[in-house]
Amino acid sequence: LRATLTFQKHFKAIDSDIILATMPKSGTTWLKALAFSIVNRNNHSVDESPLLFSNPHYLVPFLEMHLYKDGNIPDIDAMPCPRILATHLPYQFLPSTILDCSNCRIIYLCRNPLDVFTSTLHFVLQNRFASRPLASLDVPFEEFCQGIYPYGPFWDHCLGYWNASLKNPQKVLFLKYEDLKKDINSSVKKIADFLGYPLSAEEEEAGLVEEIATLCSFENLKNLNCNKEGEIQTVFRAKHNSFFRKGEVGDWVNLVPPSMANRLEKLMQEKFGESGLTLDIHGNSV
Ligand code: PAP
Repeated sequence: LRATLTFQKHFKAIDSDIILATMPKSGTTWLKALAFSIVNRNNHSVDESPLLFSNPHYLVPFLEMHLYKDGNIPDIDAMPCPRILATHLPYQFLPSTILDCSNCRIIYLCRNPLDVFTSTLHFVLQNRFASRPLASLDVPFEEFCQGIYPYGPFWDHCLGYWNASLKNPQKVLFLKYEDLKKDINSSVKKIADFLGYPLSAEEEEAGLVEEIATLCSFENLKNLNCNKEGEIQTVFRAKHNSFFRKGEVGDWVNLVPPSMANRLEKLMQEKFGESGLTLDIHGNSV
């Protein structure tokens, strides 16, 4: 909370800023790698990318969880532009400087809530945030359905950015993890266009879209030494490899029973209502 309040009070957005927003475990690490590679492609060739030597969380730091942690006020003006920064905060909690800065862009990545829930439980266990293995899913699932989850209720988080993207599509791009999995090449181009770094016909012909997609792919990042070893210290300590577990769509089936999945599906239908937002849970959009 202290870090968030400091971030809200002291951060000053500038037009070239790029803000990557996600609910935890929605594909943040992937989005960081993609945005970093797209924007910096003229500074480093793909085979010399800093991603080959650094976990993406160092290249695109979290605002409230990293830069402003413990109430620290970082010298953020010293960062090279464009600054690519990440947050898990809900849209409603972003400092007004981000919302009022006319050219600063926000990309939001959303993911099927059952995969978010599943990924979170594995992350907690892998980093031993819980003192003992879970006896049952009942309590964490109930809490998730009640909106008791880091950064607030899942549906409020998505809807905040969804509505903002409808209102101001030049400023907020709303993406889904499952769409990136389905067609990463189109997603790379979409992100590049939105950020004002479109790929030229020559770059496309030279295969740069595919090269960026491959560099940022789960298989590639997971197998790099910089992601196999080490830990990152933000407001908590997490193993680098805990950000690369399976990287699949629908892995929740191995953890969550159908009765719970049906309940969450109905809850999402209710919460999303007439918003126009749909998420693929059972291979169907809800
Ligand atoms: P964070 O919000 O705590 O930073 P985040 O990166 O969103 O974490 O969550 C990790 C999830 O993204 C993991 O999902 P899983 O538990 O279902 O496997 C991780 O595997 C997945 N992930 C990380 N990198 C990639 C990638 N390059 N492509 C696809 N999925 C990825």
